Amino acid sequence: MQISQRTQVGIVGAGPAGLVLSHLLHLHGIESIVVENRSRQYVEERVRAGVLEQGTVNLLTEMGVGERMKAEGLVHYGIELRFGGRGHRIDFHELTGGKGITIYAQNEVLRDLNNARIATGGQVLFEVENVSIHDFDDTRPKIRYRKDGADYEVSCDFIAGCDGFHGICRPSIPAGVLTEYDRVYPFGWLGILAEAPPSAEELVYTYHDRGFALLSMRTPHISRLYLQCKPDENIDHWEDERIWRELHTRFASDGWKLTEGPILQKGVTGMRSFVVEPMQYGSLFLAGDSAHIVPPTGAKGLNLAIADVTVLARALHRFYATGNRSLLDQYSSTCLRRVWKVQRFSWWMTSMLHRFPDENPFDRRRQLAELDYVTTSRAASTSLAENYVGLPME
Ligand code: FAS
Ligand code: PHB
Repeated sequence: MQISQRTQVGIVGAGPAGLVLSHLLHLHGIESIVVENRSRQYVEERVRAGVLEQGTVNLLTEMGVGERMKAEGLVHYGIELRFGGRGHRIDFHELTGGKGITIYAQNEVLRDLNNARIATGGQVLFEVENVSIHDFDDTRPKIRYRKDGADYEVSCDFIAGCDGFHGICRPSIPAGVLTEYDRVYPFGWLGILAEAPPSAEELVYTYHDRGFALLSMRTPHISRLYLQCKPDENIDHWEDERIWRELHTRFASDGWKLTEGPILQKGVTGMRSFVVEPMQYGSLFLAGDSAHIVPPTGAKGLNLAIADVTVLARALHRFYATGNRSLLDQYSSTCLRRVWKVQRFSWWMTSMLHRFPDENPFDRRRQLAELDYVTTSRAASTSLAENYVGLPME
């Protein structure tokens, strides 16, 4: 026996893309049902992104879910690029006419969004199983899932595939429709969350002979640090002392000290650049990591996911308000213009700051020249700054 449900927009995935979309649609009076295969606790405790672009901060505030972010988020107006043991600040405020970024963990954003969805009667269904999507090549798409031993079928007008890189929506599109663009990097990031006050006021990106390292943070008491490692690094080979020793080496700079503390969480993340075109098929719209992945060096993944669903929510609002499908038909091309510019920036930051196994002495000198240029040319540092704080939404 299958239990039938009906909504306007079916959403697969309760990550940033799915939850922002669901709440934006609610604010436009459009109904949705979100199905998520993990528990709410898992999603709200998963350690991921930490940097919010100015546009993301503005959107969350306008959506009415920015109160805690405003109170607890750390506003930064620059980053440091460190190489040759010396730091060089990129002044976002000066170079972008006052824009900055906010450090506020992705899982906290999701906590705020879930609370807002529940407070407004949103249907976000966690711990569902066997999710599948059907008939999205015509106008009566369906999502099927299992929960608490019962089978459900959601009839809807549109499906938003917000289920991340390993989700089921992108693979459900018939073979031959999608073109994939993919670059897998020959390194990964070993990331730690440490109970240690951040050793710098702003983020520090370091280029070092032994590899890249990044100092970030979550609160005035919690540091988030990363170091470049092999893509298949075994985290069990990295006891805490070895991690701190390596971080001290890579961040070494006269008169500067890295503060240690208990490591609360550690893990290795692979790195790739990935895009599928188009980002839509029939009544199915892919958004966020289900359609693209960026290396985290540019701090873009979360922000790009939210940019996609901002475009989709505007298109769906136009459709339901007027019957006009033009913005829906342009969804993929509109998103891809931003996606490819963000891919370029994320690739550029990654290629400038990491050691590559196949590099030669020319590559090393070229990287150092790039860093010298970016930190001494106003034009070059403006380009980095305007991309880092977030390109204007189209
Ligand atoms: P998400 O992957 O966040 O959400 C997809 C959701 O769909 C998940 O909750 C998943 O459980 C659910 N789902 C999957 N399959 C399903 C199914 N079959 N049925 C139902 N639900 C399903 N970005 C940054 O900007 N900075 C960072 O430092 C950074 N660090 C990262 C570290 C890691 C380990 C990873 C994996 C990613 C990191 N990212 C970072 C990128 C990350 O933040 C993503 O860009 C962001 O979460 C994208 O959001 P969504 O597109 O919503 O996808
Ligand atoms: C983070 O704080 O997790 C972070 C910050 C900047 C990045 C990547 C990750 O480029």
